[in-house]
Amino acid sequence: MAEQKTVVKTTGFVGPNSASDPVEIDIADGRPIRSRPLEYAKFATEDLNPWVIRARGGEFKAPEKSQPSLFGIAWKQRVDSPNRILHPMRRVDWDPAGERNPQNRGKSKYVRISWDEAMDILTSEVSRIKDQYGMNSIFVQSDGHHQVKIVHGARGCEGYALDLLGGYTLQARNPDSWEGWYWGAKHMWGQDPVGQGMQTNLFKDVAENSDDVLFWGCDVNTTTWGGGGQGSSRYCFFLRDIGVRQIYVCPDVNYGAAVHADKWIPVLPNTDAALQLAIAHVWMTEGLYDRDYIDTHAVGFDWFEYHVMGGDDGIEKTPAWAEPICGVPARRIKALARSWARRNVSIAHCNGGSFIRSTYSHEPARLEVALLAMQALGHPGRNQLKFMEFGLFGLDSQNPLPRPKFTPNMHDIMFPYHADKRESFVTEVLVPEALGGDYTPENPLTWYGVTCSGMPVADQFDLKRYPAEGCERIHMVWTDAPKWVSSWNGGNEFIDAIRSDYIETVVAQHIWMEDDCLFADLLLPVNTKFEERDIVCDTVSGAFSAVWLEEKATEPRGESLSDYEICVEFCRRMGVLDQYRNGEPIDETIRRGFEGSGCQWFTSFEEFEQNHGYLIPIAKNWEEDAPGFLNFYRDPEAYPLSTPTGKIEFYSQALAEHFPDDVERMPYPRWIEKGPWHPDERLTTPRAERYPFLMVSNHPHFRLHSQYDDAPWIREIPGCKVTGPDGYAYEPVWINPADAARLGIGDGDICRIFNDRGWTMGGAIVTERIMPQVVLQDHGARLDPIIPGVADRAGCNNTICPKHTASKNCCGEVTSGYLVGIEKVDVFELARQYPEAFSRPYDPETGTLHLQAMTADAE
Ligand SMILES: Nc1nc2c(c(=O)[nH]1)N[C@H]1C(S)=C(S)[C@@H](COP(=O)(O)OP(=O)(O)OC[C@H]3O[C@@H](n4cnc5c(=O)[nH]c(N)nc54)[C@H](O)[C@@H]3O)O[C@H]1N2
Ligand SMILES: Nc1nc2c(c(=O)[nH]1)N[C@H]1C(S)=C(S)[C@@H](COP(=O)(O)OP(=O)(O)OC[C@H]3O[C@@H](n4cnc5c(=O)[nH]c(N)nc54)[C@H](O)[C@@H]3O)O[C@H]1N2
Ligand SMILES: [Mo]
Repeated sequence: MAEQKTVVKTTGFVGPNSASDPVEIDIADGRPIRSRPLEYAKFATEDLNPWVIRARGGEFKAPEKSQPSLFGIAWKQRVDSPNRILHPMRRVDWDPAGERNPQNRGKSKYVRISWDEAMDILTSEVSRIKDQYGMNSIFVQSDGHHQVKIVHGARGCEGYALDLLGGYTLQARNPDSWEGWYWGAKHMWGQDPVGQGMQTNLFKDVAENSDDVLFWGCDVNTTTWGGGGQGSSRYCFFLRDIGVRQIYVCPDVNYGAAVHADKWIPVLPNTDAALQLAIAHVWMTEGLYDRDYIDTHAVGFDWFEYHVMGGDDGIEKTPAWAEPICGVPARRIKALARSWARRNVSIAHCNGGSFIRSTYSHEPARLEVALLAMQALGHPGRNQLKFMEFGLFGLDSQNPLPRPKFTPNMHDIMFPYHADKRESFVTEVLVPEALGGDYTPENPLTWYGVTCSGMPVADQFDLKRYPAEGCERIHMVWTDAPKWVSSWNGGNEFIDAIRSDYIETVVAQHIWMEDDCLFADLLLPVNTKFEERDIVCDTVSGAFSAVWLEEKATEPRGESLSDYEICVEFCRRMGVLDQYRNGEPIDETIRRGFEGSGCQWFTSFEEFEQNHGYLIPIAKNWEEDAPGFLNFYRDPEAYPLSTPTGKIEFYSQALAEHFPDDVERMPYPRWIEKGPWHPDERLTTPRAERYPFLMVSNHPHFRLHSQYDDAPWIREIPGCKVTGPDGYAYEPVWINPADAARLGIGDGDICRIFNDRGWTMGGAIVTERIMPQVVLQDHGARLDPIIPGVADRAGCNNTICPKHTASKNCCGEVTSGYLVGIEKVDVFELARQYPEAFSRPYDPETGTLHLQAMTADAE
C-alpha cells in the first residue's frame, strides 16, 4: 500500500506575511495528489462561535469549509513545473574573476555548478563588494507576494544576513496596492497607514443599511481570490438575495460584474476624477448634499466648491464637461448623482485598479472621499467597503468581518526590515533609475518618503536620496523576488538598467526560471512550501483566523533549499551563523513562533502539533463595535480623524505648506488633464494619434501577479490564453468590436501592443465587455523576450508601462491607464524575423520552457 498522509497548507499568497485559504493536501508516495477545501469543524478545539450576519430576512454565515480559489487547487502542479530550477547555475559568460559581460544578461545561457562553487562565488562577491565599495553597494530585492512561509520565507533573509556583515541597500516596498489612497486620500481623511476607510463591521452595516453598493474599480470574482478565496462573491450573492443593488463603475465588465452587476457604468480608465467632479457639480447645483455634515465634519469645502464651479480654472465641472473626458453620458451622470443622493450608498473596492495605480491617482482617491463626505460618510449604510479586507489585516479593527478573540502575532519570528530605519534604500518605483542612472553622492536621485506602506502621512514630506550620504552606488543585486520586469513600472527600463556596466553581479534565488531570473549571473534553486515544514498565521481567509502547522508534504526537488536555508549556509561560511537567529534548528523556531502567537494561552504546543493548527474563535461581542465611520459621523469632536484638524480636509494645509508649487497634487482635489510629470498620457494628447488606446492592466484573473502562468489546470480554462496559429498560447487582450472592426482585428487574431517604450503581444478577444478606446490585458504574464528591453512575446505588459511615478512629488506606480497602440500581426512573419525568440522549447501545458531555453547543457 502506498504511504498516505494529509497535511494542511495555506494557498492564498496575497498577504506576504499573512496566510489564507488553507487546503488539505493528500500525499501518496511522497507526492501531493489532491488539494481540497478544509473542513473547519475537524480542526476546532473549542466553540468557534461562527459569525452570522442577519439582515433584511437573509442570513450570511461563516462557511463550514475553506473556500480556496483556483490557485489553491492548482498550486501543487507548480512543484514539478518543467521550469523548476533544480541546481545552482552560473551564466556562461559571467566570470567573477574576468569578463562579466553585463550586456549579455537575458541572452547568454547558464551552466550547472555545485552548491559549493555557488556559495564560494556568493561569499567572495559579497566580500569583494564590501572591500571595494562598502556594503551599501549591495542591493537587496526581497519584497513581493511570495508564498507565505514564516520560518522559510524569502522576505528579508539575505538582508538580515547582510546586516550582520555591515548592511545593504534595501528596495523599499511601495504602497503599490493603495497608491492613490496613500498619496491622496490620506491628506483628506487621515487613515494611516494606507489611506482607506475604516472597515470594522462593514459587511454587516452594508447588509443592514445600504440600498446600493457602487463597485468602483472592484472585481469580487478575481482579486478577492488573492486572499479570501470565494468569500466575497458569496457575500455578493447574499446582497442580491436581500435586495441590495450592485452597480459597477469600471471600463470592463470584469468577472465580478459579469456575475453580480445590476448595472454597469463604463468609465474610461483613469478618468474617474472627471466623473466624480461632475457628480459633485450636480449635488452642489441641485442642493443634494448634506451641508450640515460638511459644516460640522469637514474643513476647506469652499476651495473644492470653487474648483467644481470653475472659480480657479474657468471650467465648470458639469456633466456635459465630464462626458467626453470619462465616456459616461451626461444624463447618466445626473441620474447616478440624483439616485445616490436619495439612497444609502456605500462604495466598494478591492483596491481600485488604475483608478489608484495610474497618473495622478491621488485625485480620484481624494475625490471619492469628497463625495462620501458630501453624503455624510459614516451614516449607516454610507461607508467605503474594502473587499480586500475580506480578512486582510483581519487581526484588528480594520476587518469588516467579525474579529477573532485575540491577536496572533508572529512577527517576532520573521526577519523584519524597515526602510525607515535603514541608512540606504531606494523606493521600489525608482529602481530602474537607481540601478542604471548616473547617480553619485554629489548628484543623488531624490524623492519624498520612505514610501513603505506602513508609514504615517508625515513621511511624504521627507526628502530622501540615493546614494545615501557617504555611500557608493549599487554594484551588486541580490534578489529573492525576481519579478520586477513583470510586476513593476517601466519593465523595459529595468531590463536596460540590470544590464548596465554599473551592475557587476546579479544573484537570484528562485523556484522557477522566469522573469528577472533570465538576467541573473548566479542562480540559486529555492523550494516550494510543499517541501518544508513551517508555521503560518492565517488571517486573510475571512472565515476564521488560525495558526497552522504546515507539515512537509514532499521532499525538496533537485538540490533546492528554502530561502532561509540558503542564507543559513551563507552565514555559516561568512562566520556569522551564531548571530543569525542563533543558528537555532528550524523546529525550534517554529516552536518559538507558536509561543509568541497568542495560541499558547489556549492550547499546548503538543496539542497544536497534533491538530496541525489552532483555529481562533470569533469574539463573543463582535457586533458591539461601531461600523466604519459611524462614531465620527455621530460625534466628530469625540471621535476625530487623524488629520491635523481631526476633520475631513477638503483643503490640506499640510500639502499647501510642504508643496506650495506643486501643480499636480494641489491642496484640494482636482481634475488634472496633464502636467509637467505626465504631459501626454491621456487620449486628448497628440501622442494618442500614434497610441490611441488606454491600456487597462488589471490584476490577473488567472494568476497572482507574476505567479501561476505555468499552471496547466489554469491555462486550460477558456479565456486564460488565446492560442495563435503557431500553437503558442498568447496572453489575451480584450478589444471592443467597434475598434476591432476598424483595425481589421478578428477574435483570436494575434496582435502587437506597442508604444514608444517598446512592444508586447496578445491574442485578441473581441468583446463588448470592454468599452471602446480601451484595451485590456492583465498584468504579470511571464516575460518571453523577443528583444530584451524592447519586445516581448508573452504579454508581459509592464515592460511598456510608464517608468514615471504618479506625479512629481508622489512615488506611486503607474502601471495601468496609459496609452498604447494595437495592430494585428503575422506570427509566422515575426518568427522569420526573430527566429531565436520564436523557436524556444515550448510545452503547450506550461508555456515557454525557459529553463531548457537558457541552459547550455540542454543543447
Ligand atoms: N500592470 C500592473 N502592474 C501592477 C499592478 C497592477 O494593477 N497592474 N499592481 C501592483 C501591485 S498592487 C502589486 S502588490 C505588485 C505585485 O508585485 P509583487 O509583489 O512583486 O508580486 P509577484 O509578482 O507576485 O512577486 C512575487 C515573486 O516571489 C516569487 N516567490 C514566491 N514564493 C517564493 C519563495 O518562497 N521564495 C522565493 N525566492 N521567491 C518566491 C514569485 O515567483 C514571484 O517572482 O504588482 C504591481 N504591479
Ligand atoms: N486573482 C488575483 N487576485 C489578487 C491579485 C492578483 O494578482 N490576482 N493581487 C492582489 C493584490 S496585491 C492587490 S493590491 C489586489 C488589487 O485589487 P484591485 O486594485 O481592486 O485590482 P485591479 O484588478 O487592479 O482592479 C480592479 C478593477 O478595477 C477596474 N478598473 C481598472 N481601471 C479602472 C479605472 O480607471 N477606473 C475604474 N473605475 N475602474 C477601473 C477593473 O474592472 C478591475 O477589474 O488584488 C489582490 N488579489
Ligand atoms: Mo497589491
